[in-house]
Amino acid sequence: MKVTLVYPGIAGYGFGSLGKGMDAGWVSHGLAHLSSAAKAQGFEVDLIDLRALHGWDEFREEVARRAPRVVGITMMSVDYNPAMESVRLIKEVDPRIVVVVGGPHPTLALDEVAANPAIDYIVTHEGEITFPKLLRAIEEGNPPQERVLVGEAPDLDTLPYPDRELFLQEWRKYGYTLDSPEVPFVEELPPPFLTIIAGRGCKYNCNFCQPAERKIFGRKVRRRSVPNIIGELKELRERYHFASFMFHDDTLTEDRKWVEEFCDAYQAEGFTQPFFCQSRADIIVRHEDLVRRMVEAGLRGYFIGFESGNDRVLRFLRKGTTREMNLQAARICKKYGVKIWANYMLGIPTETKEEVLDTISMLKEIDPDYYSPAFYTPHPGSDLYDYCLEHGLSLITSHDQYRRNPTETKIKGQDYEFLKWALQESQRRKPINALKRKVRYLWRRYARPKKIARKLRQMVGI
Ligand code: B12
Repeated sequence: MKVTLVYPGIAGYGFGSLGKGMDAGWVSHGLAHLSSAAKAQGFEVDLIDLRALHGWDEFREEVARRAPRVVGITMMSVDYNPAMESVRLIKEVDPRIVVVVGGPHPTLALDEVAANPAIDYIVTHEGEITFPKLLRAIEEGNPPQERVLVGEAPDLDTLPYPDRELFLQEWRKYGYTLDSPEVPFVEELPPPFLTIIAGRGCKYNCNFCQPAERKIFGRKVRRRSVPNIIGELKELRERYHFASFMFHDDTLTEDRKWVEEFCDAYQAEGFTQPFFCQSRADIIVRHEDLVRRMVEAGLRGYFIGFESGNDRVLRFLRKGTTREMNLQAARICKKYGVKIWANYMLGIPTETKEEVLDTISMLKEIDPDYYSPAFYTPHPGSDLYDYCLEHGLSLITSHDQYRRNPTETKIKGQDYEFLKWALQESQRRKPINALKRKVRYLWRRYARPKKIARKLRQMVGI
């Protein structure tokens, strides 16, 4: 039976955006896992990636050309509009096509999704077991009566590896030439680059995210075993000769034992490729030796959610860290040469201008390698989203705005003119740090004292 999966991630950059940055150049591990689970059961699976198309007419043509029996659409909250338009057009092409939706938004905002009568089935939670079961039932002419199916959580080690070729084959058809399976995003991670995910769930309780993750993946974090991940990396090495990669896990470093075992196995198997992963300031401070161990194995950078430079705001966010921890974590990263990708938010509910200034001063101390600022955005499924609704704060009028990008107003009670200034100021380095970086850059680039001296003379105009 023919099944088409749809990736609707065009809310940010629109049609024809494939390959333009991380949002438009990475595979969806959710769909890749569903594809390999369905193929393992003998189903024929292909993909329509809206990022590769040039408009809705092309989508309509693709659906008609492929003539699938079932279409499965994934959706985060931000994908709601393109996902719903896809549903409408699929039914317009052929009302007999069975439309199934799943992913974070249907799990977290079920009623809203269920209100669309054109959707035949909604699979909440995880899909690798339930989706193929549903496909089989449809194939056998015995489709379930109930419209909402609660997905069973699989034992991750029993799953086939995610089907990356689902995406890569499709992308190639659109002329996306791949010197890298996925789009690299920092110079420390050279192409061929790819992303991988070792586990599901997060044990922390930050109110701008939770309980969304617990609702989708359950209370307990489940992580693939180290041999399972190493097995996938070996396959990826053979197939794509990857030169670097990044872990998507929310907090890979929360399980120290797992990370140590991974580092040992990674080196023992002869891997030297650099990687990035997410961590937290408190973990870095409490486990400095783990940072050192990870660096020996290939760690080049951490994504760290510093979020705020003010302790009251950090407590309000239930972040479980302090400003001092943030600063200390940055010092430790610098000591071991770990690049810092700094995630932080401006315009958090209840945040005052003075508190925003604390975030700015913290960033000047941290002097991160990469700035990743957000205007706080209420995401459905999180406690802080509910808080914004209860207090009448949300200014979001379309699902397209569920992006944390600092380009538009998000909540009431914040002065966005001030925040725009804060956004710039937070990314302005102290002159001494800017100079150090320039010198380091020139040293790397020209690496010859005479050449550097000439460049410096040019810069200062002598
Ligand atoms: C990697 C990641 C990204 C990557 C890549 C996304 C991609 N191409 O898939 C990048 C960095 C680009 C990204 C961007 C964003 N992300 Co993001 N991301 C993640 C992260 C960390 C991992 C996703 C993942 O691979 N999970 C593992 C897979 C296996 O799970 P899954 O995708 O949910 O799929 C399973 C089920 O949901 C279900 N399922 C999914 N789809 C379908 C479809 C059908 C038919 C069925 C039956 C089942 C099903 O089955 C799958 C297998 O079990 C998650 C958090 C997390 N741990 O999941 C956040 C998360 C999904 N992201 C989130 C957000 C908010 C964003 C952004 C809006 C942030 C921003 N920049 O503003 C953007 C939006 C991008 C866009 N579409 O325009 C939120 C979504 C919350 C919500 N209410 O929608 C999450 C949950 C993080 C959080 N807790 O806040 N993200």
